Amino acid sequence: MMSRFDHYFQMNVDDVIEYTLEKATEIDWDRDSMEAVVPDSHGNLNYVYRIWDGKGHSLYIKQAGTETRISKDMKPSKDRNRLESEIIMLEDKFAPGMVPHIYFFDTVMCACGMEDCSDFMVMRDAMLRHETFPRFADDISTFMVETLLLSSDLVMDHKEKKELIRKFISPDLCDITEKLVLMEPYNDLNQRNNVFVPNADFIERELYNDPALHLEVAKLKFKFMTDAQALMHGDLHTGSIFIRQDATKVFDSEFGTYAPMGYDVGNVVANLIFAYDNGLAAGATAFCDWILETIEKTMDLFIEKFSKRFDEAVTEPMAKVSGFKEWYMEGILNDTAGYAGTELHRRTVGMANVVDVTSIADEQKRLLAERINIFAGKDYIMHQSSFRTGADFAAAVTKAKEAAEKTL
Ligand code: SR1
Ligand code: MG
Repeated sequence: MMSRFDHYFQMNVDDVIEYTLEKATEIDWDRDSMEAVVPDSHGNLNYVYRIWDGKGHSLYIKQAGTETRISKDMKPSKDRNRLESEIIMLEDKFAPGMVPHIYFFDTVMCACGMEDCSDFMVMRDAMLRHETFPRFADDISTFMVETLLLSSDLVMDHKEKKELIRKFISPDLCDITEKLVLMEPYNDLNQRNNVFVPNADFIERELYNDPALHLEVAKLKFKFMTDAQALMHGDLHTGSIFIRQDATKVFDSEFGTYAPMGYDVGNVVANLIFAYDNGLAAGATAFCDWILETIEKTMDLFIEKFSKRFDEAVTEPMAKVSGFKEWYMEGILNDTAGYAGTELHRRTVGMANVVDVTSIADEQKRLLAERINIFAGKDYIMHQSSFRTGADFAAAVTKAKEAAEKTL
């Protein structure tokens, strides 16, 4: 039977009810009471709609547009919607219940039907209100350990893993990360960095004119491009996390690909620091303390759980050789520090900034926030092997704050 959804077009809110009825057949919709809206929160790339009926059924439809929302010049393959759907389905196997349920995905309309999580908050929005979540460190460390370890050669059959590398190869989205995260913050080569003008000289000196930093970032870039360690999420910031007091769910896995595990862990650390920046500017002391504790706890729990799961789950005989686990985990911690640093820098000066920092209205407070990010980022990148515990990662933030204050 012919359908108007047999050819790709970018849907709007008037199309999605009919689309949902045609595709989300798992749900017994009450057609007459169905409604659709565009939710308030959205990311930089795609279009999201929430659809519900009067009988308590609901879901999100997420569609990839031809151009990204952030820039009409960027046109990453719309296949990113398939990648996201399939990666979320796999993450659900590794870390059950920690991602939204995917009802369907459709490679023609480049759209998927996803569990309605409107009873959660997007974590970045909650961070901007300085809310705290006691379960977060435990939940996110579990998510990272399970998805990263179980998708790696440590546990997965090597041939199966290579099939997944092939399946989740993602040149366009990797290209975004390789440029926006792992190059442009250090040279503005494509002249699209967003530099806060009062900080321009500082950025010039600290990021654009530091050859020793550039060398370490170059190594991190090549590691990202060549080290197919695990199926990482690839964009694990607070805008990719739904949160409540009693639960956490990770979404938006479209940047997922095989790359170093530390890329995800470092992203979590850096994005907690952006929340700290915002709390500091608002004088929210208890919130800032919670963020520092959460960085410490997330890292300590990650290390503890990874080590325990390694012992339980590793199948590769050579990974059981004495000393290998310690060597492997040191590598993850080095990468965590390095990629926390690049995330701190790119969200401060690159093309895709974070509202945690850009919404700070007072010039001096925004300068302080940006310089904390730049100093902490440099410390992480330049001294990767010094960060072995949660306390080490958290202490870098207070150290960067003290150094930044001295520059103002
Ligand atoms: C062109 S997309 C810019 C950024 O938004 C996404 O969430 C990723 O973080 C990407 O780097
Ligand atoms: Mg995203």
